[in-house]
Amino acid sequence: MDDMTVLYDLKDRTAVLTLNRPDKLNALNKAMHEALQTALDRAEADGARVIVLRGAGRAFSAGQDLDEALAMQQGAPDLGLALERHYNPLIRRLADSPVPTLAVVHGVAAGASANIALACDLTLVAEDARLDQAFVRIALMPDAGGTWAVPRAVGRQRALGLMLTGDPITGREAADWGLVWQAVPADRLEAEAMGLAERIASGPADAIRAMRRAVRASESGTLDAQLDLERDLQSELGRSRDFGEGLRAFAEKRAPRFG
Ligand code: T3D
Repeated sequence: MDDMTVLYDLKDRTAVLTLNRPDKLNALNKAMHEALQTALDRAEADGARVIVLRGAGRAFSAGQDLDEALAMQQGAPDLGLALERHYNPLIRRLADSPVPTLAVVHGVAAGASANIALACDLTLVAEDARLDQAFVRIALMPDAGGTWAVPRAVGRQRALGLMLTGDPITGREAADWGLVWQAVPADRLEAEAMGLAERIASGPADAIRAMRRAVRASESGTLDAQLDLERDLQSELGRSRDFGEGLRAFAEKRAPRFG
């Protein structure tokens, strides 16, 4: 396994995972998928409080490595199997991750990589980044959860507009449409990302886990089920050390120090 295809760095409680094939715009090949899973394992084992996913060089990532796809084309490829082996486990893992995830997008995020960025809990983009549902240009349909996440975020018309034309949108447009958390000037992206990561990492971990679980559940649940889930999770949080600290900090007019 080429373990340099994903770089791993733990700073305080923030794990930074960098897709690292800059000469190929960080296109995702088999080695990179495996390295990404290993890096996610490592971040969890290291007790990271937030995982940042970014790209080296001038792009976040250009999606599936099309050279690898072309080589596979020589045999009898089943793209469904490729999704089942690599992309679907990754998207499911991001959805269920015990650690919050932050995608940081500069340059281009194309194809499956755009949808991986959107599968993270938060997606922070450079204003001039390009989010590109590139699939139609090679006669495929969006995958990596794009047909699920994009219409939920922006509605059917805009989702199908992006998918049917393959026209990229800028980070600024993506933020205006509600597809991503925020767009910031490219020269501030790194600093904003690390500041946001630090805020999440120093937040109340159990409450953050509960929020993420409840919001994910809302995507397939009813109001009744959601109210029950809020009751159960809040019941647990009300007994937590962090809640006591939050109340004391309020009374003492100081910033809370969560565990
Ligand atoms: O097969 C399966 O497993 C099914 C799953 C599919 C999931 C998918 O993600 S499908 C969508 C795949 N991605 C694309 O179709 C995007 C392909 N890339 C582009 O359209 C363009 O590169 C971009 C619009 C993203 C950026 O354009 P530009 O002009 O800024 O850069 P460039 O010159 O095209 O690319 C720079 C280099 O990266 C170049 O290599 P070279 O010529 O300098 O050696 C280019 O070939 C390489 N590159 C870019 N994207 C890919 C890639 N190499 C392999 N795979 C890529 N996806």
